[in-house]
Amino acid sequence: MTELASADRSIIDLPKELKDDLIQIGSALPAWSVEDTFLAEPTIVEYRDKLRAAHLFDDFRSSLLSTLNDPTTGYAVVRLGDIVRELGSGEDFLRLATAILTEIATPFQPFQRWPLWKELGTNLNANPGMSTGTGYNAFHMDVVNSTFPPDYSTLLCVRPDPLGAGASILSNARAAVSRLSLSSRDLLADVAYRYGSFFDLANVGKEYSPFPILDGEPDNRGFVRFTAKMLAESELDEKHAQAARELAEELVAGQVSYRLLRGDILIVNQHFAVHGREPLAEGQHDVVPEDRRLLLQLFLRDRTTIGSSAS
Ligand SMILES: O=C(O)CCC(=O)C(=O)O
Ligand SMILES: [Fe+2]
Repeated sequence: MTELASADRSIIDLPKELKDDLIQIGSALPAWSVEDTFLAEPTIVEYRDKLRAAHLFDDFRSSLLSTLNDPTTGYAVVRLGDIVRELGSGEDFLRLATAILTEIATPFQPFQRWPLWKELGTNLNANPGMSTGTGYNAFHMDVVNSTFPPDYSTLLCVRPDPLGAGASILSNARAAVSRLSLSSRDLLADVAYRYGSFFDLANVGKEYSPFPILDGEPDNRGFVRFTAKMLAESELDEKHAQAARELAEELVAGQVSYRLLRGDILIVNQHFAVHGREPLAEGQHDVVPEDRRLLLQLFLRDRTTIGSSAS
């Protein structure tokens, strides 16, 4: 068991026997099917049967689940670098990554026009603060303006920024909220916040606008519906904007950062934690496009809530 744990329990390294087994398994997993934007049930069953035969898989699975379900953490980085070196970052590796994530919850793609794994490349012309931009991507949860956001957001690193920057940032949103005054928390519970547009989405409920940042649900069911981007981009009245700024400051005060390596999968439990990205290094124009940072994004839905229309 100690083999699986590193000093920082949110970084999960695999023991050698498990890596060796996963390399074998990954080279023989069948293609997946998708049904109504979710990984199809026959694929789930097939992947599960194959993975659970791997040495020490249960230990790995329970340490991953306990980190993700710990309300004081809520994120994990699974290091699969040695496996991607053997399998490459093509289909075999993606099937294995999908199978591993299926042990947490059901993979799905809320953006109907994208494949299950959505590419987030580096676009020098994009708004710097957005997913594919090169700037600071401020703390947020994904699909914030929906009644039923994905339970987990995951990012698989295919290529880190070759110039050495672009670390992922994480912060526990529940802890940040608990450090705020009661009056600020009251303001955050008002239905007074909005952000972004909502179209072409499936299985995330309805558009939620305006929405409360604090929804009053139990922590493992509700969300801290927050994106720091709304401070710059949405019209908010001054007192509600001030409470949101205080939350943004507390999120930064509690932040940790990880520079994802090739083959790392960052998994964020959106009920507890928010994420973002430090700027990429200057000089991206000198990097050829095929060498620039590339992540793949996938979302997960808890099995217990699939199909619930969610208010
Ligand atoms: O670029 C990153 O590391 C984060 C991207 C992100 O959070 C997003 O696209 O939602
Ligand atoms: Fe995100």
